[in-house]
Amino acid sequence: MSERRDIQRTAGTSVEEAKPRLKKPRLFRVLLINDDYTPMEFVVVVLQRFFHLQHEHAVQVMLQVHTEGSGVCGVYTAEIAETRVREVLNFSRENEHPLRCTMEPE
Ligand code: TYC
Repeated sequence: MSERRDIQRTAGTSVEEAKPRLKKPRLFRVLLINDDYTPMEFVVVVLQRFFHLQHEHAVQVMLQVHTEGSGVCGVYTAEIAETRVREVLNFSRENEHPLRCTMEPE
């Protein structure tokens, strides 16, 4: 259906363009947090598997988390960010690693 479906066309009223109604969605950064126990190679696998990073990029992000304490895996809408965080935490628990993953507004 066209955007003009809700425009009043009664004689005597002016005809206005319909305003775009879609607001930009809020975006969230998904972060990994450093710890002393999770193996580096496991973190690289997480970044490749859940954030689709190439191996070299995954190593860079993992090293940033390792040296600076945290690092950004990706930026997503709320629902997708929540899903990524849940997937990472489940996968880490399944493998008995204490890896932490969280999200924050952009
Ligand atoms: N610091 C961990 C180690 O030395 C590696 C690591 C990197 C852990 C990133 C968590 O989010 C993390 N094995």
